[in-house]
Amino acid sequence: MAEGRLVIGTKRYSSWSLRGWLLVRLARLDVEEVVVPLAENGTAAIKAISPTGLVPFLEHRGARVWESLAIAEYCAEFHPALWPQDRTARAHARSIASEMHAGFRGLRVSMPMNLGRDFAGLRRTPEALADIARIEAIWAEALSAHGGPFLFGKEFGAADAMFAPVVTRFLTWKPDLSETSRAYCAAVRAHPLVARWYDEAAREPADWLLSKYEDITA
Ligand SMILES: N[C@@H](CCC(=O)N[C@@H](CS)C(=O)NCC(=O)O)C(=O)O
Repeated sequence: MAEGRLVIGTKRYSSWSLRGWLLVRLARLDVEEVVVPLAENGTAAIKAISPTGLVPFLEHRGARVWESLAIAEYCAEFHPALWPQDRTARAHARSIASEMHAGFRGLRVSMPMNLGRDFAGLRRTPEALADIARIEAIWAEALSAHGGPFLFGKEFGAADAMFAPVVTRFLTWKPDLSETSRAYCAAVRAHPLVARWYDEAAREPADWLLSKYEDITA
């Protein structure tokens, strides 16, 4: 029997779920996965389960954990390599993971996650473009300091998990990006766990589609 459960939303849309799922899978926690399809205006089934009414929500060996950054720290207790070993690099990784967790609202509002669509060129609002410029600077600094292909070197870690949904947004909305950012997006997309999430999203039932994320023309 599994040692707990991870509650997540529709894989096609739920960016925070993707973060939590990647962290839990990277740490190899033995948890059952419960996918609750997101509803158009808030999901009653999630409100009934999670203290915040939001996903991801993790229950594991008696611990209850919500907020993706708290899930990152919980998973790192089992798999410390989620954060860099070096103290200064670890401080840097935690800073950018926190910056992601707390911010980039312009990007998140303008360009929601939708793994199944191509919205190239749409919604390039000033707020989204400002966030994208900052994200590209964050990525360039970490990639140049640690040599890539992931933010802190050869292994995909917690910082990459926090930025993975941004990569999916860039692949869907296709803003202009530097070569460095494009290479990073390709590396994240090719990671086996990210590829698995995309595959599983593609197999979700058609009646889980939400018009607020699909009926976008401008
Ligand atoms: N700050 C939270 C954000 C979680 C969040 O906003 N999750 C969204 C899904 S991506 C949600 O649960 N929405 C509820 C709903 O759509 O019913 C975290 O870091 O986990």
